[in-house]
Amino acid sequence: MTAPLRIAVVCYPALGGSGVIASELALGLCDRGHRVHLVATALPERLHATGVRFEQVAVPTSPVFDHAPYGEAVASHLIELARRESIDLVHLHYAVPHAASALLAAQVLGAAAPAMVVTLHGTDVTALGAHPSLHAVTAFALERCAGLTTPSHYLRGQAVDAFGLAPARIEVIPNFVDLERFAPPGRRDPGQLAAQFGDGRGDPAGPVLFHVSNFRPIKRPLDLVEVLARVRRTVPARLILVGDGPERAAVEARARALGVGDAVRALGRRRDFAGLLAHADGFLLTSESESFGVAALEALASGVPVFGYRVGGVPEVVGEGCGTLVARGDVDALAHAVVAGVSDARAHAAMADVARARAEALFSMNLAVERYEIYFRHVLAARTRGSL
Ligand code: GMT
Repeated sequence: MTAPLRIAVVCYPALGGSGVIASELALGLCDRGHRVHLVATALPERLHATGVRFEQVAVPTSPVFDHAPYGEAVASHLIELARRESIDLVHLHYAVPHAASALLAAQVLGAAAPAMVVTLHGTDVTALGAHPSLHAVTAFALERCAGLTTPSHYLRGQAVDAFGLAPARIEVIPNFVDLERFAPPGRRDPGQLAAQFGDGRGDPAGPVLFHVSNFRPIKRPLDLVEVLARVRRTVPARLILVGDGPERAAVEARARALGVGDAVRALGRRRDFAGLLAHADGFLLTSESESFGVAALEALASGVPVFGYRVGGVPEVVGEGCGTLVARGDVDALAHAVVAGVSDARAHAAMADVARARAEALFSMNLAVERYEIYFRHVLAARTRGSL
């Protein structure tokens, strides 16, 4: 039997998909018998009362600074943790500034340093990591860490281009979904969603579309209501929005201006949205760019077809037959795809089945945790042989 590993997982606890993936992975590794520490500024809610040990990073503030020294605080915490717990491997999520923190900690620890593995997620490569202010340090640190992963082939290509890394240095391990939490309901009950609009329990007025995001500009959230307004010329669809962020108010204002304000319900941040999502007729994903799209995967696992833009790694997630992807920004084509997708009950049911089957076959948590485990052991073995 192979010995359990002592692993430290570093993540931003509240940064959308990467925080979810890091937390779930920490839990999955812990369930497989590894000793797992989660290093973050706050404990993600999902990890309360689990076997994962929380290591809170304290970031000092001072009137002297405009910005708190987060990267150095992570490095210092890793140094202290590695000395206290003999950590074998540190798995850092999101390269900025975690790759630099890892490098710094490894320098201080010297030969006793754990193996540093960084998972790149998205804008840490395409925006921040590639930014002239951060590029030199990020590229240097990534080049030196023992292992690198991306959730999609698309992001691997972006990382190769941005940092001059050899493709073989980067392992693609797709993100994953909790197939029990996100599952089709025994019986779809559209009334559950209609109730969100204050309707009675009678027949729902029409199909309900769903969207979950942090409403940042990269999600192009205004396109959501542009699409809805076009869909409603044919089908009396409505839209539920989950999440919050800088563009949410603008989305609601645009919906009113388009005359579809009453057909949009913004629920804000909701941890318990899985039970609602499962009753939706379609998930809208209008992102400008997306290395993967965890929210789209959660929809597929729930048996909800995805209608969105063909960008980044999204086609690696939303495969043939589980929705429709159109060119970025083509709101007319997207509206057309939604109308076609929700109007034919048999075709819709087939898409829902394909979506769930794809999530089960390719994106289960078990499969991903196993792949990470194999990769970690490979990295550690290669390091022992001195080849990394
Ligand atoms: O990079 C970001 O903008 C944030 C990041 C996150 O923490 O959610 O999103 C990225 O990582 C997710 C998890 O791997 C992916 O599902 C998202 O597609 C990716 N976002 C972008 O590429 C814009």
